[in-house]
Amino acid sequence: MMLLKNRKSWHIAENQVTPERLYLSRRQIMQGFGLGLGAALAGPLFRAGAAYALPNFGIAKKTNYAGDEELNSYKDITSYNNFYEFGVEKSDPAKYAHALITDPWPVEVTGHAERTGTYSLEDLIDFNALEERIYRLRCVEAWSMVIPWVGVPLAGILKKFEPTSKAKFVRFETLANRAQMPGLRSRVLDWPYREGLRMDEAMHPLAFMAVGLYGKPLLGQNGAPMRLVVPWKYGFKSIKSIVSINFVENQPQTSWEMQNPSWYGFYSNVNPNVSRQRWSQGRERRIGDFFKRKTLMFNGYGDQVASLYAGMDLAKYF
Ligand SMILES: Nc1nc2c(c(=O)[nH]1)N[C@H]1C(S)=C(S)[C@@H](COP(=O)(O)O)O[C@H]1N2
Ligand SMILES: [Mo]
Repeated sequence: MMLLKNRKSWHIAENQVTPERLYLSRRQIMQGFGLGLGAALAGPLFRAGAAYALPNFGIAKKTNYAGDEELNSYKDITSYNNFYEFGVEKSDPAKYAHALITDPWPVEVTGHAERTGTYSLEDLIDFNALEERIYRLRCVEAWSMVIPWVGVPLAGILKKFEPTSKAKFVRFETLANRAQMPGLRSRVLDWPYREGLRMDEAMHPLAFMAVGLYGKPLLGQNGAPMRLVVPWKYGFKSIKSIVSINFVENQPQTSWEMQNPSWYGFYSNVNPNVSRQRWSQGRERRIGDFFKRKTLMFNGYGDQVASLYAGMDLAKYF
């Protein structure tokens, strides 16, 4: 019995269940179906960040996890980025990530799980159950933003594969395609970009897999078509454009840890009291603000996540 839905059967089911909210396939959405652009843009491949208005996703539920803090603008969020595969300047991802081809998007699932293999984005993400979550994103470079993500809880995706008791960690990798990603020519990091979470962190209800923001599909620069958002950790844990999910027994190495193990720990929980990095971590500048503000432990999500680290010395496990 197939647990994971294939694209075709799912379309039929959706049309039967909610005829009034006609489901558009992701490819149709990307190609501007319904905007009269379908014919002009029809092609075998979708390139992220094409210069036309992206239609809005249907969103089932909205939750604000940033209190009364103001949202950053769509422009800020899509033009001031870290995505080193496209270059190390903040403006590079917006300049070059339109070359990223995101459909089809096969994802390899490997390791300690009952179900492994190659899956499509539509196998992983239930596009009829998208949520909006407003989260703070705190970069280790001491700036932050407030972003209205669209996506699904990471736990729901991982559970589909039935990880076994041997799966203690989950490891993720980003696409590494030299033709599409000019930044790969630089050796600033060991490619592919890789990240990991302890299984209980990955299963925590705040851990999120985003496919959009501000109601629209992600642009390449933000990690299209699917990227992690782990709001209580530094931004670099929120790996973009994921092509591999691997259930492993031992704590995996991450790209930033390999680059500088004394600066970038595996846990990388936002912690104003630990500043091993180049930047002091006590304060941060919200993009758009002039004055800095205090950085909060766990980026303000301590009430929800602190219990994951009970008994751990967070200066040692940074
Ligand atoms: N593959 C990949 N993922 C990545 C990065 C990267 O360079 N490559 N940068 C990280 C860093 S340092 C941050 S702060 C966030 C930035 O996400 P945003 O550009 O969508 O705000 O993405 C993270 N994910
Ligand atoms: Mo970052």
